[in-house]
Amino acid sequence: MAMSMMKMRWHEPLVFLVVLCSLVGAQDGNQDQDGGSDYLRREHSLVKPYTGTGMDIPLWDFGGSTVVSNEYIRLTPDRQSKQGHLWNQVPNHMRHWEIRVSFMVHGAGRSLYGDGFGIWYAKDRMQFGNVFGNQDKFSGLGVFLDTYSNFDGDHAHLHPYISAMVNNGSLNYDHDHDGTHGQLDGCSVAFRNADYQSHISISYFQGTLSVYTRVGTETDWKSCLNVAGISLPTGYYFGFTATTGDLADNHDIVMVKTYELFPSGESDKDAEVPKDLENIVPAAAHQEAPREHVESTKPTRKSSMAMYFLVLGGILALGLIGGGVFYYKKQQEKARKRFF
Ligand SMILES: [Ca+2]
Repeated sequence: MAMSMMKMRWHEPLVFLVVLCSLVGAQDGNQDQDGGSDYLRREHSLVKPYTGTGMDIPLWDFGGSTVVSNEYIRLTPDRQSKQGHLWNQVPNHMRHWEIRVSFMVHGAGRSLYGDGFGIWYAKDRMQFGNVFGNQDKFSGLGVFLDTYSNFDGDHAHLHPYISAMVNNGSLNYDHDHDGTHGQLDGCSVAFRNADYQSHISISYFQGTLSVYTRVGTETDWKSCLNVAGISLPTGYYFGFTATTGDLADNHDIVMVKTYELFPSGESDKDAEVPKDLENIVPAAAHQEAPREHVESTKPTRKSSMAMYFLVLGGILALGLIGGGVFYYKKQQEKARKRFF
């Protein structure tokens, strides 16, 4: 969201053409609060109406439980055991970018709902898995909007909780601790069942990852996290996934707008542009060190139900035994009375 200025070399025809195309494509370019302007990249954006002539969304793939309506793209309905995804077909070639997502997470559950959704900038697309519907040990960036606390202790934060994780393909997302092991940082944001759609901005600019949110009718962006020392390559894909398990919610994507960010001439002068942006290994200088996984003892709704039936069964069995003993004694008493 910084003031953006392009560093242009007009003698290079290709650069000139790309810049011209960007300018033409930026008719509804984003005017920042601080007066700067960035360039909307339509190939990574998604606005209504989503579908073209058929049921397909141009330049995007969707699958699993995802359905497309006129008003939203619903990754999961408010039903148990659903997984849905939505992935951009076009790899990202921007070095600095911002993705703004308008979304709604809502459902009938009052105290039990989940699990949330993930916004991805990842190497692999369309892979089902247990990290909000995407594969574990992913390569890239995951930003998780987690509505259900799986932790059996007390977190220092409330849920819904937004966290970010950079992975080089070797780390597990630790669900039992809601990703707090291995996260870059996180914040609590009450976006669920908000009166109106909420917005999240994720930007990767000069090695710094920033996340801002604007919930419901709020007019100002609030900072969620700001972490320097992040390395992400180009060539990865933007995507969205969501999952429900024993608990459910509607996870709706309403709009996606992706902007290319340009450092000002001054700030970019000293920056050395890496030669091979596509081969950068995703890394974070200050990521919380992953800790050894400890299995959570927090009962899930399923195991709570199992426990309920076990106790009910026990009470019934005791009742039957008690009744049997009572009946047996009565019979013996009757038999005694007949003898005497
Ligand atoms: Ca969780």
